[in-house]
Amino acid sequence: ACPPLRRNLQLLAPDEVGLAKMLLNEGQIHLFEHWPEPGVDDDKKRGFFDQVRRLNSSYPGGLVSYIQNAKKLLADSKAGKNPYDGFTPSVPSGEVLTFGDDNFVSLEAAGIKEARNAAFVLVAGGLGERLGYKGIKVALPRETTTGKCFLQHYLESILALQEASCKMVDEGCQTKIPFIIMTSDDTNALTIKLLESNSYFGMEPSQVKILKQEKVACLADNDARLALDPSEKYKIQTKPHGHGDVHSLLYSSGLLEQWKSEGRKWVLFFQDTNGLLFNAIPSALGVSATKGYNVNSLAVPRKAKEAIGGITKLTHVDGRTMVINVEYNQLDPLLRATGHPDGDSNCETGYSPYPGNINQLILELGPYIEELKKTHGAISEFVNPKYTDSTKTAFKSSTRLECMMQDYPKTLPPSAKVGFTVMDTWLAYAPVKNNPEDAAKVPKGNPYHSATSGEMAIYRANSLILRKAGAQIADPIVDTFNGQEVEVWPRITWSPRWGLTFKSVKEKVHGNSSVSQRSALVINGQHVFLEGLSLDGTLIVNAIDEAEVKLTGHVQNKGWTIQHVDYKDTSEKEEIRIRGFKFEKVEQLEVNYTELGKHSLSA
Ligand code: UGB
Repeated sequence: ACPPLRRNLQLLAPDEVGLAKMLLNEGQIHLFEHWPEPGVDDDKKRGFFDQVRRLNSSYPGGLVSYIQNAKKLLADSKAGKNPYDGFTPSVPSGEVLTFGDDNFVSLEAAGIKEARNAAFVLVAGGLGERLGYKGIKVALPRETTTGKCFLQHYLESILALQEASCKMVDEGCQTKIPFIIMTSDDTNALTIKLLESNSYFGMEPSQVKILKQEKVACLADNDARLALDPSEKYKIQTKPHGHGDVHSLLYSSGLLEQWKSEGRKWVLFFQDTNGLLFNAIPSALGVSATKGYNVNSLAVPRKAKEAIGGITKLTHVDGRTMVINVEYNQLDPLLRATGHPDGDSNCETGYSPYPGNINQLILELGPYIEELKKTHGAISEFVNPKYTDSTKTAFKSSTRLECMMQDYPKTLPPSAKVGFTVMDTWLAYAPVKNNPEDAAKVPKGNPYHSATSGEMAIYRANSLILRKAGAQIADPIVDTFNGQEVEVWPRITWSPRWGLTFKSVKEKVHGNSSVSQRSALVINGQHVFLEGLSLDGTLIVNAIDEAEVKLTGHVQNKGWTIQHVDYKDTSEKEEIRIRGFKFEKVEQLEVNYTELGKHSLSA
């Protein structure tokens, strides 16, 4: 059927002949029409089939399924079919937690107990196009007082959970919590390098597994003809398929069965740059365990039009209901189409009535495995072609199928227990997604989701947690960096092992301690107690585990001042430019406790 291909058949291995036939059957003859006689570009032709083999094996059901799914979704898109046809949205009810109250404290305890039975999965295959940062996002500093990157914070938090959980149930417990990172070709090498060059930030290398997602083939037209790479005619153009790939990768890795045999119960998924997330993990896991949720999504109050999905109850005309994320670009049209003429708008509380999905999912392992046995991890997909005109016959550029990890519940039976947990934004959510220019254009009152706001949110959360624990923390000042007005609280940070739960903070903070607004306080060490410390300046405390340190008295020095940095100032490092400030370290007190026993800093 394709003479140029027939003439090259002798170059192909038997399985490649099969792949070629499959492509021809699926209407992909254009992929070969330009092929010259054997002897010309033979290596490139073989390379083409290497790529086809990869694309075929990395998609559930292979390329046939991919092309057929694409034809159907493209036809639906052309016909203007609404994926939510027949569904009416309404506001769902879930668990709403209040930081620091008795319920919160007991849920945290329940969560810590369960943590040793968990596995953590970080989806970090995205390039962060909206942020426009050149490196991988998990290598960015979470805050620049200590300069620790997101990945370090995540590993240290998981290790802290592991230790606390083991201690709670049994001193001899040796459990190692598995940590999986999903990477992509865009992020894989740099992620491995970051881990290796930092000795896995203290985690045992065998605890960490990397699963790399493959990109999927691009589609050139409504007939789902695969697009050739514009600069390389023996290569199919590819683009990311989305974070939904994590389910099929986990399924095919065999890890889920292994975890089950080890007695694990929970799989926690999270995203690349939320520096506050681990403040929410213990209590949210506690909710899953006490409520028996098969699926628990973490949510925060959402401002209308904010670029986070809305958790919505959908009721179908046939009576089916589900509680699911409706992505931010679809919530407004869905509401308008179902009798809400104002679309995605705030209610009297000043927030959208639909809680914001922060894409932190806690799945119960047993039911998760059962579901994946049926679906092999395939997740409901969508396509978003940009058409050249209203006839919808041609695309401005090639498109591809996409999928999202939070769509996992869409295939679950109605009997599945799907819930969600809402927490305060200040405590649980501060992603770094937007570049300074876009962040400065965010409507007033909506969150910036920038490197500036992401760092300031850490200081605010830690200050508020210490306040709740009884310390006197000065009010913030308001300042503007990279065109974004933010609250600047004292720069307080601590290692995860110091303040894993509210209870653990409260036990170490006594009422008469105080921190002034211009101060910075860094606590590295498990048994450091604030007992009447009055800080006005910068104090860094490093203590080994076996040291018990009491901080008392008045510490005063010139401290670290905040300098404004313009994001266009290329003499500064990109990590600094995108946040719009840096610290000038004028004066500080740094104390190191490296010996066992009780110590006291009485300044
Ligand atoms: N990611 C991958 O690992 N692979 C991919 O192919 C793509 C992404 P974005 P998005 O919580 O703030 C999500 O781009 O997709 C990783 C939710 O869909 O940062 O626009 C990537 O590395 C949305 O409902 O976010 O929006 C990153 O870690 C809302 O909850 C993660 O996937 C929003 O996040 C998310 O990728 C939010």
